[in-house]
Amino acid sequence: MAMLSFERKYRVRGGTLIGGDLFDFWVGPFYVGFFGVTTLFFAVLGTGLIFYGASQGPTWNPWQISIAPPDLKYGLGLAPLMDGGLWQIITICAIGAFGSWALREVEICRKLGMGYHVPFAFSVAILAYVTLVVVRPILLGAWGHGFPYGIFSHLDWVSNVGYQYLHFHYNPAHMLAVTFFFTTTLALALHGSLILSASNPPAGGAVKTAEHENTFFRDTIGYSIGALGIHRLGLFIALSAGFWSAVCIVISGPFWTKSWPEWWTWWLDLPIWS
Ligand code: UQ2
Repeated sequence: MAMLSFERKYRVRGGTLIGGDLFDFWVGPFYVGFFGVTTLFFAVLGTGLIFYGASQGPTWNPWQISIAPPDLKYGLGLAPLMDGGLWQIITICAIGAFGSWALREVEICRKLGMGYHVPFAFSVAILAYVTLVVVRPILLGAWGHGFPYGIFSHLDWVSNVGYQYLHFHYNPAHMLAVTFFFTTTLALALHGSLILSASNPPAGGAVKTAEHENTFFRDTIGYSIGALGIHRLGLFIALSAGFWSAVCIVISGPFWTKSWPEWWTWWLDLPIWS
C-alpha cells in the first residue's frame, strides 16, 4: 500500500514496551510491535474457536449461534471443552486480544509523544467486559455466571439477569450509567452539529472558527464550555457511562441479592417521615 507523504515523518523508532526493535515495524499502514503479534494470535485463535463451537452446534444462523459458559456445577474450575470449556478459552483469547490492542495503542502513543487518553478510554471498555465475565463470576463462585457469546443469547441473558432483580432500572448505579449514556449522546449531538455548522459551510461559504462556536452557545445559554472543554467533558461522561455500567452489574448478586426496588426502602425508612 502506498505510504502517504507525511507518514514517513511519524514512523519513528522506539517507544516499545516489550521486544525492543524486534517487532518495531509496519505492515502497510499498520504498526505491528510485539502486541500487534499477540493481538493477531489471540484474535485468530478466539475467532477460530467460535467457528469451531458453531460447527458443533445446531445452527449456522448467525443470529442464533451461541457459545455458552459452563454449567454452574463446574464452579470456578475448568469445564469440558464442549460444556463451557470453549467459552473459557474464548474468554481468555478475548481478554488477550483486547489487552494486546490497548498495549499496542500505548506503544503508538509513546512513539508519537502523545498522552495515553485513547488506550485509557479503551481500557474502561475492557474493564466493563472483564467485570461481566471474570470479576462477577469469581465473586459469585462460578464461571456459569458469565454471559453467552451469541447475538440473541446474550440479549436473553441480559433480560433474565435483569428480571432476577425484579426491575433492574431501580438499580441506582444502572440509573447513573443510563444517565451518562444519554448525556453522552446529548454532548456529541451538540458538538458534532456545532462543528459541522461552523466548519462545513455551503459551497463558496466562509468557514467559521472558535469565535463563532463560542458565541453561538453564549447567545443561546449564556455559557460556552470551550473547544478543549467539550472534549474533556465528552471523555468524562463517556467513560463514566462505561464505569457505572460495570459497577451496576458487579453489585448485582455479589453485594445486593434482593430486588432492586427494595433497595429504595432506605428512603421510606428515613426518620423524617415519622
Ligand atoms: C461549546 C464548545 C464546543 C462544543 C460545544 C459547546 C466552543 C467546539 C457542544 C457547548 C457545550 C456545553 C455548553 C456543555 C453542555 C453540557 C452537557 C452536560 C451536555 O461550548 O465550545 O466546542 O462543541
